[in-house]
Amino acid sequence: MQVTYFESDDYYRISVNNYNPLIDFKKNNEKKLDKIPEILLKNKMELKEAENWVKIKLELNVSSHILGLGEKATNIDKKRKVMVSLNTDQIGYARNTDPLYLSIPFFINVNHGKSLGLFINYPGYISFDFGVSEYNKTTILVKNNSFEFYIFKSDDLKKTVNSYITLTGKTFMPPKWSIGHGISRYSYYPSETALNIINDYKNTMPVDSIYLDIHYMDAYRLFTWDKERFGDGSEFIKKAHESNVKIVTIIDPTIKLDQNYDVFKEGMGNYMEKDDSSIYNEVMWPGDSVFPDFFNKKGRDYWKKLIKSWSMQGIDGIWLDMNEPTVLTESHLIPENVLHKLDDGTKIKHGNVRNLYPYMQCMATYNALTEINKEPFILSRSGYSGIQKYAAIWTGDNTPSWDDLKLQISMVTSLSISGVAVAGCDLGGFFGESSPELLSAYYKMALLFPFYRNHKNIDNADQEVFLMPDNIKNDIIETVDLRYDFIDYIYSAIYKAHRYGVPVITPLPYDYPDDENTYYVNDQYIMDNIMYAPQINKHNDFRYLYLPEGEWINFWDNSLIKGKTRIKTDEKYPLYIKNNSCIVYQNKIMIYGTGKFGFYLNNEEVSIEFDGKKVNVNKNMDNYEIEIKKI
Ligand code: NBV
Repeated sequence: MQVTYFESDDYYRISVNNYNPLIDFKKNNEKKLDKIPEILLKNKMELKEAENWVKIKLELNVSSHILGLGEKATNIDKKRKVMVSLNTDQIGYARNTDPLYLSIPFFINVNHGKSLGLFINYPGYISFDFGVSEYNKTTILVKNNSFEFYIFKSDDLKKTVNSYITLTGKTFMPPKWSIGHGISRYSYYPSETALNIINDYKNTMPVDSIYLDIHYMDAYRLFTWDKERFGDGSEFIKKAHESNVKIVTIIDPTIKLDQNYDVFKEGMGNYMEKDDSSIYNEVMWPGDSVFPDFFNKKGRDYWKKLIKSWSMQGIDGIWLDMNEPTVLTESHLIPENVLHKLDDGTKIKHGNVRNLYPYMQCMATYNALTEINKEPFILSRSGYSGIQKYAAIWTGDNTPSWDDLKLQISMVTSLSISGVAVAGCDLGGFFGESSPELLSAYYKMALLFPFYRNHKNIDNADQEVFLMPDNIKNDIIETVDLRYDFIDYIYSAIYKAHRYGVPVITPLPYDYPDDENTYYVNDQYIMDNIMYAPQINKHNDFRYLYLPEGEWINFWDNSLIKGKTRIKTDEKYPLYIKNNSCIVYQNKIMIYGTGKFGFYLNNEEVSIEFDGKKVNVNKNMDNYEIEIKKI
């Protein structure tokens, strides 16, 4: 086994058997080392090679916690779990289902507050075993003989996360409408019904976007409209826009194999092939389907052309589903030996690069949108490290339950510290029935999530908010109004993520890695200066929550609470602000305590200073009121 070590300012890169990564994240200031970096010896790293895999072992201390790893259906701490990186559609999931749609092979081992971050840059099968088969070892099995991995130098959790994000890319900046309230259903049609739903919603509460699921298409042929349901789409687009609602259409990666379908004919030569050079086809929604090969420029250009003309009708966003990629066979996976072609004609096995398929598809889609000067918005189900440069992510087909509410907090905050800044989940839970109370709890739980969309499976009860019993409807309206009260502040946090490579919402250890209590908190999250502990316990209108070291201000009555403390609250929306900070709420800048604060309004920097007497602001704040809180 040939192992080569490289060093950059904030990481070591270890290349095993001369790996040539398809997506090369490395920085250009690397230098080659002639000996093993100390950090690997210190963590007792071992590498072991067999015929078609390599194992990496590292010491795992009983006091360690494992954070990150993207979209995993488990608590924020992944210790004593075995989990796999392989993009997989599970047709509904609950706690512990693994693997899921998106693969991010990056984790952080935090031991007594000290971090060690590892990123395996390999887009095929990897398993991570955090102390299950060997109690005091992390064992990573990479199903290939060549790959590379990065170890970040800093032992500070925030710096480690920032190094990983800087390496793989900072988030794209979503348009503001895309973080408002979105409505969706598998599927709204025909157009009159969809427009009536928009109307009923608009008479009830704010809505910024509608998502059209697969039934808008003509027999599931991509880039077509079902004429009977939507005509040529233009009237629907016009009317939805007149109601100030943006339109996002679902697009699967599967092109119907049909000699009378132009999109299929135009794509010849750009599809994934088998080793005998015949086109690979498999069953998906349209029946027999073929798969664009995004791994070469010609394949991406073919797709880009389609996305451009589709979007130019006035479609505002693209929803990329089933892009793991998924086929309707038992395993839902494309066989490992189906091939992708690179620009130089080299063929590579799908199994070795599977997890990059959605990345390549999102990259092509994103570039298509920017090339026609659209403010890009892509919602993707699947992805790989770095996907945040191109797309927002939702956590797929969750199953509604009181446990799923907690699970989504762990999943979305873990995604967030794994680079995916714009993330959320199906409000109401996708696969299964949600009682009105549960639906309302989803809206509350996700109050400060970057992405906020109601969505439901085809054969589950309707959960349009305007249909709900009065008490629940009024509750959800109140919650959505509250989200809009915070929307400028959420958007400011997203802009910070876009500029500086920081997460938007975080699990508690991110700010308090030395506080062991925080690793057990799976039902609270932090968004910039706000701690939120949603009421998500069935039949209870109270809960316990944890406030770490420092001074906290109850948002509703401005009372001061000193951390570390565990408190009981019956607030409907338990929100606590860090003292000596500032937030944006409605059209107010609220200052708590004193200090120098920075945030963004419409992507422009605002800096404010308050010394206890005088406020200094760097710009004209005519549309905003500055409120100094008396605590
Ligand atoms: O396109 C239908 C659904 C979609 O509504 C959902 O959000 C995706 O995650 N899609 C999966 C296909 C299969 C659903 C059983």
